Amino acid sequence: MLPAVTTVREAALAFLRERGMTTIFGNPGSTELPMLAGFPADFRYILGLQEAVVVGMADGYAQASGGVAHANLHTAPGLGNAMGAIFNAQANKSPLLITAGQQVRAQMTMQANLTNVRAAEVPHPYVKWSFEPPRAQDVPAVLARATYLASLPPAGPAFVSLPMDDWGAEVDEDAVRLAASRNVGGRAVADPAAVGALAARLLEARAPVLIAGPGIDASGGWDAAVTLAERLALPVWATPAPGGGRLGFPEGHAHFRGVLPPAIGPAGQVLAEHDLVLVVGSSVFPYYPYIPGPALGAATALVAITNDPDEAARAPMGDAIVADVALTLEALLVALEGAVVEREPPAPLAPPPAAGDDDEPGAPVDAGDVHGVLASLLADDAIAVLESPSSTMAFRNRLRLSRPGSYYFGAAGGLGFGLAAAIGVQLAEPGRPVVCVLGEGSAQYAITGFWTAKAYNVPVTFLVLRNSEYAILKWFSALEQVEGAPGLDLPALDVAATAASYGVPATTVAGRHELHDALGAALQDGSGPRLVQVGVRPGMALV
Ligand SMILES: Cc1ncc(C[n+]2csc(CCOP(=O)(O)OP(=O)(O)O)c2C)c(N)n1
Repeated sequence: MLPAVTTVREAALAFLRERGMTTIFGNPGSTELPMLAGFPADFRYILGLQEAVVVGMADGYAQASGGVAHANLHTAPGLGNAMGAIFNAQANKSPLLITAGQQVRAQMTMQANLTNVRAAEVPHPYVKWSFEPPRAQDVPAVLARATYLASLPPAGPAFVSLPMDDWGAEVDEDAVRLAASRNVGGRAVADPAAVGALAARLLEARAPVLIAGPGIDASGGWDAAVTLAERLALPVWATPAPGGGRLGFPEGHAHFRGVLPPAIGPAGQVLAEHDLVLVVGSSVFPYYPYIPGPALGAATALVAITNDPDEAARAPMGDAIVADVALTLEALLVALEGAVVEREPPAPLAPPPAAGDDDEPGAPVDAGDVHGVLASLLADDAIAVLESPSSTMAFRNRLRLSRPGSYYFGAAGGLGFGLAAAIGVQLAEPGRPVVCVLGEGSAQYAITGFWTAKAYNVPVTFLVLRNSEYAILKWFSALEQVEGAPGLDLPALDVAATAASYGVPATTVAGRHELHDALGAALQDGSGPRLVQVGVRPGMALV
């Protein structure tokens, strides 16, 4: 009997359906149209107007949903446009299936127009795997392999180049069914001996400290991290802000000490008073800028728990356990059962300053006070996506977000993540309010995302801080002793006007009172995207 056959298109759709991947973020071109032919009614296509936005949205969607998100790009130029966003997704450990159309096979050798030359090489080294199927009938298996690889730890983007004439080819239905229905999991349990040894070190230590990273939230280890900190009376620092794409610990918790400084010397000074540093779900460490100094004192030991072998191998110091973060924390708690700990819990941080009154009515607001106003209005279950470079620290200090899955930040520092990711996060979490906090410069890198937010009625509240400059770059100029650098001012950049041109209701306010009222109304609305732009004072805002 001949095997039952189906088409590559049907097989690919069946695979995506089976994995629950029925949302496709994309920007189509002629090379993608054959894939989209007869687009099924149970799928949804979210159109992004530029590929960096497409991948940024998929990144937010993947992180907030915990599953693999699919971004479909337009051959070589589309993939090129998306590279910065793919770089971000890799740092965010975001599981992405990224596909791009390709010339028909018959015209690739002659390199006809739109051929993605050496397509599989292009996204290296920012993807875990990339491939162009050697035969049309291999497409479903290649999509399956890329999807499984993207989701295996450490999660990340995988890329597949798809010749546009492959979709109608016939494939063996049974083989496709077998490939599509597999469960491929990679949550590895740590060596019990290593966990036992770590438990003993934590009990023996005089002054241990926990550094909490984004891997805690991503692995579902939030409650275990809190229990561990309370059980061992550990003070807790968040991993340095540049690499803190998600929170690993409630920042309003009595044990929370703050965000670890992001440079070698200053971070080393914080760690110096401890004899054991436990780093969980973070690289050691996402340093930036370069301020040398002792990274770890002679009397201090460090142990990192990460699901990423590369993160473990490249760390400049300390031991590492490579395993699933949440499972390892839970195993550690079991190993600590019955142990008596006689340490004083750390003293709580002072509460964040409240946003006071306007100095003069309508005057530019201190960026920290903008976040103070936001903190006073934000619902408990709200999610914040942050890309306001000069006020990142003030945001963290004023908001002290304390729920899992409540904070997303581009861990690679590539601007354009925030605006796009917020749309993806909101699509993945329709029941929670999402606020996206942007500098007016940062908003430009994904500006067309406003169109998508409006077109699909995605109810993100955008809060834009307008200081008419690249404030953080002026701060870096001083740090790097650079004088006279051009291009650091942004006069007359009006994000509210641009957002309005894409159909997003947008308002510009002056002063804290107007901000409070307009932001409160936008957050209450929930019927579609809203934008509030506020004038802020120039310069860095650390508190
Ligand atoms: C893709 C990309 N290009 C350039 C930069 C460099 N950069 C870092 S912060 C910044 C300024 C952002 O301006 P704005 O959003 O207004 O924030 P502010 O510093 O004023 O808070 C720039 C251009 C970057 N991080 N990513």
